Amino acid sequence: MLKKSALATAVAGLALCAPATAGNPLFSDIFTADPAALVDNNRVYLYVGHDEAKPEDKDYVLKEWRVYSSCDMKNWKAHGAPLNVQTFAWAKADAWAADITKRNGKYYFYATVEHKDKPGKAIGVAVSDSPTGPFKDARGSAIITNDMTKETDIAWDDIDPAVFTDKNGQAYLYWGNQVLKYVKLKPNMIEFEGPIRTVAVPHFTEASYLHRRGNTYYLSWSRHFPEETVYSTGPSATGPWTYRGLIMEKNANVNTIHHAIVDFNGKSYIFYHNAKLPGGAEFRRSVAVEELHYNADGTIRFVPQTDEGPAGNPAPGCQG
Ligand code: FUB
Repeated sequence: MLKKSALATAVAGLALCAPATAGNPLFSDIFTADPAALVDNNRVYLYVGHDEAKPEDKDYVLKEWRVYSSCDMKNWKAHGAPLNVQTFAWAKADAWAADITKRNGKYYFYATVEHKDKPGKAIGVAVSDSPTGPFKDARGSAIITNDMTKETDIAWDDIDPAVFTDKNGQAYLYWGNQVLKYVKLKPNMIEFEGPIRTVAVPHFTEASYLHRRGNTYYLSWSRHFPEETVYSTGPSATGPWTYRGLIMEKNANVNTIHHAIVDFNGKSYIFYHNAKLPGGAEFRRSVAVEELHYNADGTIRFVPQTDEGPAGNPAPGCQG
């Protein structure tokens, strides 16, 4: 029999050697989709749609966005659902894909919803003093509505906002389905400045994402359907874009793959969704994450999906 002090040491040792809690998919209690990520104060904040479709449902059932955070990419803390369709009084349904950024100490969350009065999807902006909320509608109206763009007749061509702020402080909103569009944002982040422009990238479906590494800008998106994640690079936030290739190949049992790319604690990561959680399907997806690597020439290495996910990467001061 172990003495009390020896037992305590053994238990402490067990805790140190305990396997990391989370692999992929990251969350097993609910279905999640459309990841957006923000790194702030040594934590990564993850915003996901909550897929509530039943197995027999034939369409998305998304009413709210859930928020999680981690300081080591392995252990995730749940922060509830501080954002939902009702955050926007002018919206009636469909908490589809979103993106978030921080500016001047405030957190701006750009989200796709179905508009009550103007047929089709629209994009709203919510704002908070904290990455975990509470959030409120920053404008009281949509920043983008379906009638502002005329390139396609479909009602869902104004979805999937991606917000990016350049070195000089100029912010951009990219979005779209079938046709990729962008607009410059004013420093207040809730109005646009100048015209809406379109961008021609090969086989664009949706889920554009813009990030920068050094002096290279990376524009990534979902192409084809079933979707795969591909990217171009360019010398500025608006191109010109040179197609570079595949980042992640299509999923086996869901057509979409929506991704987000961030740097956290010295490493780069790509969040995405698949349908690998038991019971998963087209409208019952699950968010996962992998480490993303750059080659010496700045190109992105193909990222295989794994069950393990990335290794633990505790940021300074990380305590769960
Ligand atoms: O979740 C609804 C829609 O499916 C998103 O807006 C798209 O990116 C696709 O993932």
